Amino acid sequence: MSIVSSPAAVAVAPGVDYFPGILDRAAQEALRDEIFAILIEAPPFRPRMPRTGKPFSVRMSNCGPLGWVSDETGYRYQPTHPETGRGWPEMPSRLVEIWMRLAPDAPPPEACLINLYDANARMGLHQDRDEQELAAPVISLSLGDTALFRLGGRERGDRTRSLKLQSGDAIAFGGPARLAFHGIDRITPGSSTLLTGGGRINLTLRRVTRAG
Ligand code: MD3
Ligand code: FE
Repeated sequence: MSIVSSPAAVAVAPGVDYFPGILDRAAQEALRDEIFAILIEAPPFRPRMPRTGKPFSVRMSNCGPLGWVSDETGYRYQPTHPETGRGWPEMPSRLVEIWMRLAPDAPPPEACLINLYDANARMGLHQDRDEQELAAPVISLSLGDTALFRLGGRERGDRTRSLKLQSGDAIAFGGPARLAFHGIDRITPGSSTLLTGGGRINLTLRRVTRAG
């Protein structure tokens, strides 16, 4: 399931295609407004670590048929919000269109995880392996303040490199990078004017179930 390299793509590592500034300012604003509307229907919740119940510093919500949640009982995808019990809002068509552009061979996305970072939020090094379909890539879109992103290899101890993700950037992880360790070391407050009051929104588009 290859990711077609558009002329703007930067091959950061095998399986990692970086698309700096794929969204212009107007597209970022339109997407931001769609996400804000989704967050009214599906309010941000604070996930907790399995077993320990330690709260994440990042708040989350989702759109699309499935959403990723985490609590004392584990990580999982589910069709409903963990607090309201309602189904997740529909995925905006502009997100489906970006997925089709960057991953034309993959089946349609089922989940868009919305990560909300304030100035102090971080995400520790981890793998994304709760999806049944590991042949499809994960596509990330960044809005708001710049993040210092860390990308490693398939083993926790592998060498890592850092990359700054700015508002409007997309980055796709497929093939050999699909199970790479990754995390967010910090965000840079005041680096973007997109979000009133600052902060960062990251959207990750995923295929969860195996197609067919
Ligand atoms: C590499 N989010 O939600 S996006 C996550 O910026 C997550 O909020 C971060 O890690 C964020 O799971 C990083 C970049 C990213 C997303 C998914 C990946 C990198 C990935 C999946 C596999 C490999
Ligand atoms: Fe991740």
